[in-house]
Amino acid sequence: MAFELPKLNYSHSALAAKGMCEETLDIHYGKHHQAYVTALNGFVAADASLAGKSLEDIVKSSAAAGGPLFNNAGQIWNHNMYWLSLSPTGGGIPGKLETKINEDFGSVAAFKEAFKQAGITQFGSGWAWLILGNDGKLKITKSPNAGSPLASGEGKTLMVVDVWEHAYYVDFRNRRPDFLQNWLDNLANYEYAASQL
Ligand code: MN3
Repeated sequence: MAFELPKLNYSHSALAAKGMCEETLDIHYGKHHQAYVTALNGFVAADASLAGKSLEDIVKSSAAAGGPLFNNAGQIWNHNMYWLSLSPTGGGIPGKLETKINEDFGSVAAFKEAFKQAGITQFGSGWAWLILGNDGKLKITKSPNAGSPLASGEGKTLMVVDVWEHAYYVDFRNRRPDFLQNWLDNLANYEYAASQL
């Protein structure tokens, strides 16, 4: 069975009032993410050893070798998580998650600053993640290109932001810090993150 784009929980125009326009979704979801899905389906069709494997299995089993199979599978998984990390009603932190953030980062402001810095300092293309570490504490990590906590085994993903230029150039041009601040304040789906705790 071929891999498919996930169905989004919102329309392509639903995030515009929060700073992510319809064109960004059209290109990012409809072109970039679709291209990774098409490429991975090509690899699966050409390699019987991949038949029936889940996306997670392919990401984990190809992570050490890297290369095009990992890059495409990883990018599909990362984007699946990214769409879940956006919401037209984003920005509000549920009490359960806020309590955990205060325990592990000291304050919501410190958490947001650390997340923003992770995204800013990811040189070139990549991702910034909120994960539940294997020690049970919240952690912020970053990864280049198609890397992820799933691939590295660092912990369970709660939320992720894409800092590839294609994620923010239509809306924020070169201003990655402003994109990240807006995501943290207005778009981040903390409800989803809390549901994964
Ligand atoms: Mn992307």
